[in-house]
Amino acid sequence: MNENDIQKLAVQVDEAAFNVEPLVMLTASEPELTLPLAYDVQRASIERRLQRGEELIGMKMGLTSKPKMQQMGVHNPIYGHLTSSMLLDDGDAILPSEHCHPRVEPEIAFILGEDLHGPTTSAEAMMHVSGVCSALEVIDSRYKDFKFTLIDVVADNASSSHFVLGNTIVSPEGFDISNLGMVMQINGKTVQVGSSAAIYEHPARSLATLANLLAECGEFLPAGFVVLAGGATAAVALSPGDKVRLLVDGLGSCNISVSEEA
Ligand code: OOG
Ligand code: MG
Repeated sequence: MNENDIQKLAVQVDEAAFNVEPLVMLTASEPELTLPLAYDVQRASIERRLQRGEELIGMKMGLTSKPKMQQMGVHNPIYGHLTSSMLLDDGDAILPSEHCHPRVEPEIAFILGEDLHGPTTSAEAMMHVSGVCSALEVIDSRYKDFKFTLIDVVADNASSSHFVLGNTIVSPEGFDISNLGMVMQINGKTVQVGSSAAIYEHPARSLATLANLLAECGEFLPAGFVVLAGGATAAVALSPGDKVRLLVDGLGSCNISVSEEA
């Protein structure tokens, strides 16, 4: 595969997101697409967003918990890029017409106070974090039926669509994030209960792993970046009119909803 082939695939995933038109998996017609090349496709698709005026504001880890791996049938942690157009305010609504088949998942987010370079350990990584908060991520695979292989989901920027951060930002100093209870409700009904311990055994391990994966490509996490550590539970499908609330021990709540109309 050459640079042109990568660009062509990047255009496909980018346009599928932009036009809300689900794709057949790329690997079905591209047997030469490897995991490193899929990350090249992801980076090229993000470059297209940046050219449209979006800003890179953070990164996410995905498939870091057993419930998520089991739900998707993909058992390797992955990362994706977060841009300014994906960030919503606590309580904002997403539009059904802008999504193929949105799902929501409960997460923990880090805000970096200092640049974080790998190689690093979990404890060292935490020393670069200025704030921890609750987060809801809306994922929306660009593949038909929300089905993919590891390579396909990486090329599709780890299904990223939107995310919201809770307004309660806690300093990680002296605050133990290893086993925080997490309750996700939709329309007042509890739909998922989990713990931050499910996120790669400890959310800090997810952050350190991301820094270490980026270091392999000569990249790092700059100060100010948001990092989503990954869904603690399986994701839940969203419908028009849904109101989602996440409550996390010590981190308050965060909310997102789906508009009634397109
Ligand atoms: C892939 C993205 C996974 C997470 O938190 O595990 C992810 C997917 O499930 O579509 O964001
Ligand atoms: Mg996620």
